[in-house]
Amino acid sequence: MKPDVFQSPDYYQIDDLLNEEHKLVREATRDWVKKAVSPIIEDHAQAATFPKEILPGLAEIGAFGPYIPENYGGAGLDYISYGLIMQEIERGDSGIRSTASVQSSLVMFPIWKYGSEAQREKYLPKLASGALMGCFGLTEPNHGSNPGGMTTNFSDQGDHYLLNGAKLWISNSPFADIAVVWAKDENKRIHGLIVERGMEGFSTPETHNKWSLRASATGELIFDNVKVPKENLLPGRSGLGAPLSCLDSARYGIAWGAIGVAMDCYDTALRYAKEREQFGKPIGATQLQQKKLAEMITEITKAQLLAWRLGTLKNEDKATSAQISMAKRNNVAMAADIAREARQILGGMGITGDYSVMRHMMNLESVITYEGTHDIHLLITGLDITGLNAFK
Ligand code: TGC
Ligand code: FAD
Repeated sequence: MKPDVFQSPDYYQIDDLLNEEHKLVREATRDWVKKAVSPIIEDHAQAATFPKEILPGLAEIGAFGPYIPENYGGAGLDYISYGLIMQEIERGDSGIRSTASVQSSLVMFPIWKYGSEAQREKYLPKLASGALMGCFGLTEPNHGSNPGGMTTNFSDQGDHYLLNGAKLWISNSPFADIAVVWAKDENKRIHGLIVERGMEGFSTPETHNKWSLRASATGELIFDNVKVPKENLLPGRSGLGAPLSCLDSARYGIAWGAIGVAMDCYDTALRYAKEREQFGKPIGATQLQQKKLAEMITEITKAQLLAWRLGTLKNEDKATSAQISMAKRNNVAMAADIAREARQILGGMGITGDYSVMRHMMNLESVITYEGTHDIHLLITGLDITGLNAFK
């Protein structure tokens, strides 16, 4: 891969909306991505291996639990800083952002919000430092968009619970030390359970042959009569709303992360269009390529403003789930469109690993599907504005 010469666009002086801490956090993350992610990511994506060597660095920059309070090992930052960290990491690769999203929003968040004090103290500091890695099991082979239909279940055996079932498409599962698993009790009520690697009957086979998120480890979670200690149940909240509230936090991060990918594709395409000559002039001097580039920067700017406003609402604890859905859906689709256009601007070079664009383009096929598909988020907006539920 070519050296990382990324320069971030800021067409509307959005930096003026950020405070000094936001800018410091962003610069530190950007520097780390240039140093630790860009030089190795293409080889890992080509080989379909997860770069475990970057885990300590992710912890050091505060990517594991950016908004978790410092007394639990988190960075204690606000939601704009969290978003900017996700933006910069995903600028490097969506799969690396996935690992950070899962650890922060899908593992640390439920333990912080719904765990007992003993669970918080036992797990959060180790998750923040990367000493423990986690995964989140909601999706099942027959229940993806409709997690409420899940069949994974547990029964009360007196001194422990007995867990049975299977989860599919689980980021980080092949190497995770713990899994936050959502399962139904005997009354069909959904609860979160912390399942630890090594528990008898618990296995995590890896999913192979992905053309997308190749540098992220994806797998299954299989529970065959797993004895889970009673103290591993998250006591603070039950029902489908519990896992869905974790998704809100992760979807928020993705809305920012997608901007990072779009910026990288735009920056690469702009530089290429100014350097590459055909018919005796740079291709960037042609109206067709200028149209593509002008539309890209327009869409990036709109997405930045959407994410920034959503971040200010989150900081004030006023962001709704439906607002988060709109931002996730819009910004990921925006990035996917820009990646496809950028790949075309690069011509044949665009299909090679010399540039990040095709890797981003393929990664976004997962990002547009996970954490609620493009269609599901549209229907969430539809429900919010009409009051009429298309899911029932
Ligand atoms: P519904 O009846 O609407 O709601 C059930 C209960 O949940 C509440 N609720 C929410 N609470 C918090 N946050 C949200 N976003 C919520 N949405 C709904 C709701 O108020 C209700 O509460 P209560 O107290 O009345 O019981 O549920 P439904 O079964 O009709 O489904 C609604 C739907 C389709 C929107 C939901 O199921 C959905 O979002 N489906 C998409 C599934 C999804 O996003 N899966 C993601 C799996 S994890 C993942 O992809 C990780 S990728 C990781 C990475 O690598 O980054
Ligand atoms: P389905 O739900 O079967 O949907 C198939 C198609 O039907 C989609 O286009 C969908 O939009 C459409 N559709 C579904 N319902 C409706 C409807 N009511 N109206 C109109 N159209 C509809 N899950 C986890 O729990 N943890 C993870 O860590 C995790 N990581 C993932 C990593 C990767 C790489 C991928 C690809 C997925 C991951 N997922 C994870 C699962 C992800 O959340 C699901 O793939 C996603 O929610 C969609 O579910 P599905 O694949 O079963 O598709």
